[in-house]
Amino acid sequence: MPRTFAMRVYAATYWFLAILFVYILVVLILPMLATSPEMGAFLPVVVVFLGVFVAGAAMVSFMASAPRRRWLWLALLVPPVLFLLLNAPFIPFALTHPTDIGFTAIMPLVVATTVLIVAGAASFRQARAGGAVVGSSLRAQWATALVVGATLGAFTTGLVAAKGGGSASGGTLAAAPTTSTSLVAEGTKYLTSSYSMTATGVLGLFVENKDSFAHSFDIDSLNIHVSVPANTTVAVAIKPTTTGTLEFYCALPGHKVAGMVGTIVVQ
Ligand SMILES: [Cu+2]
Repeated sequence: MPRTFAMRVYAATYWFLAILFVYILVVLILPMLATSPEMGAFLPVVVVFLGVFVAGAAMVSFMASAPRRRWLWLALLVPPVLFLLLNAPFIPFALTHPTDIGFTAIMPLVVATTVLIVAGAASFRQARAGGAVVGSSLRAQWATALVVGATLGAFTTGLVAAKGGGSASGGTLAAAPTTSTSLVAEGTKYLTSSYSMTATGVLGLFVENKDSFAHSFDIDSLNIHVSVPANTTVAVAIKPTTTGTLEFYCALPGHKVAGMVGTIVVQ
C-alpha cells in the first residue's frame, strides 16, 4: 500500500526528532558534563529516547504499511509526548527565553510533536481506510509545509540567538548600592549561600552565571525576579525594608533543591 502524504510527513518528522536528539546529546548534554557531573543522570534517558526515535523512524519509513498495522502511527506518538511530559516544568521557561540554549531543543520538539500528532491521526485514518485512497487535500499539504518551515526557522533562530545572544539585561539597579559583592552560579549551585548587610544600606550584587544554561535570582519578599542568561553577569540592587533574613534562590524548576538558595541577613 503506497504511503500517503501524511505518512511521509510523519516519517520525515520522526527522522527530524532522531537528529534533534543527536543535537541535544552532542551540543547540550556532553559539554555540560565537565562542569555539571549531575547532568550524567540525563544521559541514559536521552540515549534511550534517541534509540527509540531512530527505530521508530526506520519502522515508519521502511515497514510495509497495512491496515492491520495502523496502530503503529498512534503508538509511535507515545515517545515524543512522553519526553515532553517529562520536561513539562522546563517548557514554559524555555519557550519564553529564545536566547536560552534550551529553546533550541524544546521549541523544535514541541512543534515536531504537534506535527506528529496531526500527521499520526491522519495516517491512522488513512491506513484504516486502505492507504492513499483517502488523499490529503492541497490545503493540508500547504499547512504541513508551513509548520515544518516554521520549525526549521525557529530552530535556526534559536541557534543563532543562543550563539550570539546573552547580553546582560534585566538588572534592577533601582538604588545606588552602598556596598557591592558578587554571587557566582556554577553547576546549578550558588557558590555563596550567605551574605549580611545593614537595613539602611543597598547591596549591589553581581550575579554571574557560569553555566551554559539560564538561571534566575529571586527574592520574593522584595519582589526581585531577575533572569540571568547563560554566561552573563547581571547586577541586582537589594534594598531591604526591614531587619531580618531574606531568602534568595533560583526559580528554575529543580534548581533551588540542587543548591541554588541562600540567605541575606539584614541587621
Ligand atoms: Cu538556576
